Amino acid sequence: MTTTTKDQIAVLREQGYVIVHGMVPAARREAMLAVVNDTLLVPAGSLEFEADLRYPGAPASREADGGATIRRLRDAYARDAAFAAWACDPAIAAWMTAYFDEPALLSRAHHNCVMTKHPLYGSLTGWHRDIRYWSFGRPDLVSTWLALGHESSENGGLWVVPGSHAMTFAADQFDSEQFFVADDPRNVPVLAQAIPLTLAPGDVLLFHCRTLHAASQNATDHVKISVVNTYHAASNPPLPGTRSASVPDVPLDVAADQVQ
Ligand SMILES: O=C(O)CCC(=O)C(=O)O
Repeated sequence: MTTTTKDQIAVLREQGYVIVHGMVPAARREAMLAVVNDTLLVPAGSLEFEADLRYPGAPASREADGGATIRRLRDAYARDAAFAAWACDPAIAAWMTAYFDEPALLSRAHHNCVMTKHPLYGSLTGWHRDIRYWSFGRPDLVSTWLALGHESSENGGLWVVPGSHAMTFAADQFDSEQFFVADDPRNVPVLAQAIPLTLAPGDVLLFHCRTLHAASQNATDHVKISVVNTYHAASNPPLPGTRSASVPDVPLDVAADQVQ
């Protein structure tokens, strides 16, 4: 089992992701879940709806059955202190500083959200690298995916292709929206290596922005809820004028005794 930050970073560098088990205790998860459940009952703040993206399985419009199904509670950082505290948690700050080997920042323009995957109208997300969303000088960002409940392929948990962060693909192996074309003969052997991830409540998946990942629909009766944040090195700021630079990043504070 992976234990030290140094070991975890080595695993992430090797396979493009690493799972840190039991990082967030129950009381802290429940505080976050309470905010999410309140928001699902009485929608508030900036939200992304399944019908906006219309990935496979999503309602055809906001007016259709299930049209009000929420996919993302955006700007988790500003939504509640519990999410801001998690985003800038000293353990995360120390991890990212060690990974980048320099000061790190939270991006508020990317992820910085709670992802909810609902039964029935929660959609399937095709194979992609998250770097498709972003504009930075170097494709070296790391995201944290905190499972607030159990996650597996049954409830729409993530699948990954180990090592894909280090693979080189031709531009036309991706479609116009930067999804990896699943039936392209060059991509079939790559996706044959995909594995489903199982996360227990409080587990944190850390994954590289070039790691291929996907997720199916939620075949259970319960909403799956995950908190997702993205970080980059201070020397790799978002490119000026892009969406990545549209919201100020948050520098992470690291106490000297936490840097490993
Ligand atoms: O939960 C999912 O459907 C996958 C989400 C994802 O990979 C993304 O939004 O980048």
